[in-house]
Amino acid sequence: MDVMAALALEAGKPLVIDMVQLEGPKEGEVLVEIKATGLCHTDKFTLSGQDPEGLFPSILGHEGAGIVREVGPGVKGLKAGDHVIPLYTPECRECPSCLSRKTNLCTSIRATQGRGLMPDGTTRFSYKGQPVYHYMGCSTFANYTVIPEIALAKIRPDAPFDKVCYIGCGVTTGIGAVMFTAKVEPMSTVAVFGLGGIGLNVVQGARMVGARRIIGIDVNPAREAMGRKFGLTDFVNPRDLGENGDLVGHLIDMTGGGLDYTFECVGNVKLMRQALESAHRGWGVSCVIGVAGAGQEISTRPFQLVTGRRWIGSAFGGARGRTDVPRIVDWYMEGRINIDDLITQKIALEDINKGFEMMERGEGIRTVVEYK
Ligand code: 022
Ligand code: ZN
Repeated sequence: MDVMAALALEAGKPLVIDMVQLEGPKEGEVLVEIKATGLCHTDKFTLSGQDPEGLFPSILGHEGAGIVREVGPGVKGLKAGDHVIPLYTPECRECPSCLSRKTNLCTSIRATQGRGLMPDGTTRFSYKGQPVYHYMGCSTFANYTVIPEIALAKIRPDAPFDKVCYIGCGVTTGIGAVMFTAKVEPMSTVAVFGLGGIGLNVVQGARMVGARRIIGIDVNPAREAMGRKFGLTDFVNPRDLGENGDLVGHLIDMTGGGLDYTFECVGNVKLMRQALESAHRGWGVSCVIGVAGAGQEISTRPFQLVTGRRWIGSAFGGARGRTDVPRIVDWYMEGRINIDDLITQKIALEDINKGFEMMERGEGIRTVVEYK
């Protein structure tokens, strides 16, 4: 079938909006009509060519929501008409990782997904007769896409696509890191480094679990007001601390010894070190969420760790997608989480390059493309 897509033909070039060909779902696969998709920094990172695993030509996008239109052979748990959110971290419930209960990083289709292919080693998309790669198993920058059943969370049908698409990445990554990965307790102190589309969700996750103090750190002063709306109790702009400002010392002074939990939501290795070192001696936990560039390394003195700080990391918020994403959609529908105020722009697919330009300029939090 003909579908409308934003194609990443070459690294560093704008996306090309055009009709592409999509084959129907094969064994274990599902055809999904995508109704809305968010633009995430990771899409921009891959498009820039800096992602060493980035493949071209491809259809990017990993933060979507839509409706099942057709199921392939062997699909048991989904039917036409079901509302779904694609999962770049699938949940097969059978692989050693899923069975371990110790991680959300399902390995069942990881090798083919990382190579831009469906589990059978081929692609469903083509353009001018040439294969086009899938992206993170999702490719939500197309109004129809094919996704393995194990990479789809079935959600309630009354949830609005233009809001809950954000649960496909940013919301779950932020709130999940607090609840599932770090397991922040009530009355904890928390610092969030970077108040963007993920950091603000860490802030609201920390508020939900009853954190007593939530300190936001960002070089953009406009993020303070937004942060306070989501639960920040304090804001620190490192640029206000002067040329050789000591951010770690400042945070330790503010909290009388450091934080119970810190979260790095930028992908900057210097910030990761500061986040670790501002965690409290003896028990502080620092969670890396941001994705750093290829080849980057983190460092600290071992003293920081032998004195009881723990350095941990989280992907997709530690969430098991098919189990946890429908619950998070319920939380949104029950009014327990705020997504609406984080969606600062809504655009048509034709304007997707303008959306990435706004992201580049740091304008707004989340841009959502709504398909007509
Ligand atoms: C997406 N991310 C951040 C914002 N938007 C994000 C963060 C982390 C990962 C992926 C996306 C991630 C962490 C660890 C892994 N990934 C590897 C997991 C594994 O090896 O099992 C990751 C994932 C998917 C893909 C690449 C990297 C992919 O499909 N190409 C989960
Ligand atoms: Zn993302």
